[in-house]
Amino acid sequence: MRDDAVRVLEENWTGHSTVPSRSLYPHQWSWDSAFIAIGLRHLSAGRARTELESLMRAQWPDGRIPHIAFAPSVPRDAYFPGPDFWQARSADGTETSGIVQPPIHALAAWLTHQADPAGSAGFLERIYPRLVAWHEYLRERRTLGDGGLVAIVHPWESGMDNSPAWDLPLQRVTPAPAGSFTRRDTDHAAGADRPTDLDYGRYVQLAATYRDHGYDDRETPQAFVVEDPCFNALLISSEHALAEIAEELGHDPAPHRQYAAALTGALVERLFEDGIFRSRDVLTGDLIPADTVAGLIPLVVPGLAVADELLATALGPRFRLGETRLVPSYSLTAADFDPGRYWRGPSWFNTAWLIHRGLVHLDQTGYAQALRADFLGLAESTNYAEYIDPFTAAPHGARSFSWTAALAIDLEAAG
Ligand code: 9WN
Repeated sequence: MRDDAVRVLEENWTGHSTVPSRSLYPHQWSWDSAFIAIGLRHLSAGRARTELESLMRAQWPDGRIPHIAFAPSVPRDAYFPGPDFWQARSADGTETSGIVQPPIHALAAWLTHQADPAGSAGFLERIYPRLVAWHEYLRERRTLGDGGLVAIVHPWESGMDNSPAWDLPLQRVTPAPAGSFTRRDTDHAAGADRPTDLDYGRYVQLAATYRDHGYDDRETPQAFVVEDPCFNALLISSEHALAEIAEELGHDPAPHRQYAAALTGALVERLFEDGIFRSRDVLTGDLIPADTVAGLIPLVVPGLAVADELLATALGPRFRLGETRLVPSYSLTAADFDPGRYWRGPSWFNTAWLIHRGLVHLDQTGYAQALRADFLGLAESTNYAEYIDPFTAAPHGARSFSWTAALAIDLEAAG
């Protein structure tokens, strides 16, 4: 086990959960916690269970798992938008945001259980109904287009905040006035690496509109409604995981398998174009012509009919898997590709982990092994950076970043 990776997770552990980064992200983030649990399970399955169950304390009565659970011990203005902006609480009083992140939690819960089936008595029983409620929220409140896929209503919900795929839909959003809020991210990270002030103003305005309508999905006049391939692919993976959990608990797995199959059909029918999955702007009905790493994440979907074509795209000129470091977040052939700016070119460790998982499932052992080796070497040499330049491997963003350390521990264990 890599001592430094273990140390990162120790330093970022708060006693019941792990912050993504002490400086840049000092609270609990939703999909980060799921990735972190996937690594923690190798160190302490108990700690992985605690990580996931502490996130569930932030769950709302309507089933949504908010993207941030705020830590009361952290100064209220340490991160913007903080608890005073969101003005939201879970049933147990935890201050939270009001938007969500990609639903990889059921997969993380199932992998956590598998690491220690004997020691996890009661864990699956407690977490299964919460995960079901989470998926029901997405299915009932976020199926906003005609095709059955779920939609995100804010770029932050994709986990790929500044993706070029959001540029067109964001044009409809009038930004919050520049002086009406103070960014904190640029205190900790280079401005040239982070979203622009104009985009940040749009993020703030979208979140404020949702907040001012009580986070009500039926009442809010959303200006941003998008079917994202990564979000839907992770929902499919998690529905398959829920089927496994249901079977283990003696419940009927069939509804989970049926929903997974329906989503898989819709994903291919609605979002696959030119060898890749693209996002659909639900408000215009159009596919968004930006090829991002989100469009490769469906490689994790079991039994994907177009897996071979998708793999060819990953290996081709747009992403050059095996020739670039990890997997770039944006097509190398795009005119506005930027190797340093947030989600507009650099490579992330969590997306590489997901693509590695897809390659293993496809029996693409050679590509999987090469990506694993690249991942493990870069995680260590960059001091567990948040993301890297896909050509030079220069680290960007936070260091000692939790999911980079956690997923390195997981990939190490997979060797
Ligand atoms: C907004 C915490 C999060 C990740 C996201 C990543 C970034 C936040 C930000 O950090 O988003 O949620 O302030 O940019 O894009 O994937 O979950 O690590």
